[in-house]
Amino acid sequence: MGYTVAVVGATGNVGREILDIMAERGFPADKVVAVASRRSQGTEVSFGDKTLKCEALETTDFSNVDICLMSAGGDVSREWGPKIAKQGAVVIDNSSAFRTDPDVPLIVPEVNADAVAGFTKKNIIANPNCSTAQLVVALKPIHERAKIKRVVVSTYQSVSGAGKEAMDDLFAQTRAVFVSDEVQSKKFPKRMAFNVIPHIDVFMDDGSTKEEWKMVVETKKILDPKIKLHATCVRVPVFISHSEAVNIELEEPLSADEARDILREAPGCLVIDKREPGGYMTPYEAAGEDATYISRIREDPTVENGLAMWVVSDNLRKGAALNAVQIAELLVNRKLLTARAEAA
Ligand code: 11C
Repeated sequence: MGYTVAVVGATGNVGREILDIMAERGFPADKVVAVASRRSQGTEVSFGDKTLKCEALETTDFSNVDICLMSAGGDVSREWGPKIAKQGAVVIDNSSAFRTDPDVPLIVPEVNADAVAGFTKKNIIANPNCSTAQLVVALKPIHERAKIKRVVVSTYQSVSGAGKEAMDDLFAQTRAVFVSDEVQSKKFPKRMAFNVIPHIDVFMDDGSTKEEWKMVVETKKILDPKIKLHATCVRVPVFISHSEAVNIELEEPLSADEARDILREAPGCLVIDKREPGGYMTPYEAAGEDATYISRIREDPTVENGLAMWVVSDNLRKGAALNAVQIAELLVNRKLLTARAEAA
């Protein structure tokens, strides 16, 4: 007996990816309901070899839904997440709406799977920000061996993190450059084509951006509140996959060779680290893949017990859709969910 699953935000970048990944991985769903805004009602989306017609969120009946994967932005999650959860569906939410709520577990299955059991307080589980997800997958095995004290991370984030319209905007800007048209930026604060922008999400009072703040608070909640983290988040003209240059200070010494061996064995990690031209991962190659790729592992002699590495992952998959589906699989595998049809 399988489950009834609703995907809210089914026409968006992440929603479509959730449907693809559920089909690819053979998620045990008897019924999948694609849900979108009223404007997108009737829009067709693919689920494996099937086509689903989107229902409007306002008129969807969630009373028989076991799992609701939400990816329609913070405002929709804040309004609808608790309502859907109260009807009995476990909500796995991709937005930032509930991530810092102490009664909502924030889960990356390779890192803190045991914390998932806390979902029963609100029937909601939060999925982290994409830039945090890939970072903690790479940090966890290092932290277990040599205790991380401090992390400094610079991100190189693709435009798909800002949504489908942002991808279209980069495409249009790039084309405009080639045909010598005026370059207009619709979705970014400055020109994005052939440029980089050190600003993602809104500014905070201390001069950091909310994207940077998220990396700090989410890493603490998922991995260890004692870890100090400083982030600079930068948008780059790449369509899919985020890259991160990561500098780590450890409590104990750890050589680059040892770190490489630990990461080779770690769940979700794939080490590509030949010290030669092309012997590292780039975002273009990581697009469509599930792993968190780790390259350029080396000691950083400028601090005690310093280590540096380059971390790349598909932000729509491990950073969002794949992680959400893995959380759903965790609920199933740990028998934390009873299919309503089975219970009836
Ligand atoms: C970006 N990381 O690249 C963001 C997208 O809190 O879930 C995801 C925002 C979030 O713009």
